[in-house]
Amino acid sequence: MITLALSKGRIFDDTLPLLHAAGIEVLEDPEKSRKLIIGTSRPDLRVVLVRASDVPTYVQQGGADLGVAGLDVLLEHDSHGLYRPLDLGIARCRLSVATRADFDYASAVRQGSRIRVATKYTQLARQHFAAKGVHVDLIKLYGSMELAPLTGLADAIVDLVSTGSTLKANHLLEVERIMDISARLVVNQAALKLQREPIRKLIDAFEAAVAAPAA
Ligand code: PRT
Ligand code: MG
Repeated sequence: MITLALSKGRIFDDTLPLLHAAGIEVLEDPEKSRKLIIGTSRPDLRVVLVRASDVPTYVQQGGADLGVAGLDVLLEHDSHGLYRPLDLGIARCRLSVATRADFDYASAVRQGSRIRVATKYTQLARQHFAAKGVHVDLIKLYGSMELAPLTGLADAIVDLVSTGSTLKANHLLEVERIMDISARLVVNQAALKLQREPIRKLIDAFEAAVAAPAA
């Protein structure tokens, strides 16, 4: 049995067409069922539903053989024991710095001021600002980052942006793009050795689905 870890929402929704292109149907809709283990049209493949940020842990520890996780999650997490073979090109977004319109980010950076930055991505934010030589006080949050500059908790946030409408609705400006993000297929290294043939075939099927024009 091969176990694929997915998270509900955009990762699941965007992985379905790739599975479909590979001739695999998932037998239940996670939005309608409370099941955490879902079968597929392939008797030797099942899907487990986990939190997006838990996907790397499941795959690293062998709770799943493969998983789909955003590059943000993978870079923020230590990726020891993970084989990261494929950019699936789905769940695309970018990691950016955003501030209130009345905060002059460029001049704060130029003047070497200390900037208070709220984020869920403390590792990525620390690396980014250290590389730029910007002094920051990082404030770890678990959600609703957009609120931080509005309440005076922080001067800036580091968060994912896709359409930009969340920033806009909260009167925030994207002032710097840190990196482009998309979801990756990750594989447990031991599983790849033990079940080489079927897992290799599944990776190849994903690869072909990614390369094919969207149906
Ligand atoms: O929700 P939960 O706490 O369970 O976990 P999660 O938020 O990590 O999961 P989920 O499903 O929301 O995101 C899974 C993955 O999708 C992320 O790890 C990203 O790699 C990817 N992804 C792509 C995004 C977005 N686009 C995205 N727009 N993840 C989050 N967002 C959020 C963003 O944080 C912000 O709040 O959407 C908002 C901005 O969207 P726009 O369109 O208004 O700009
Ligand atoms: Mg979310």
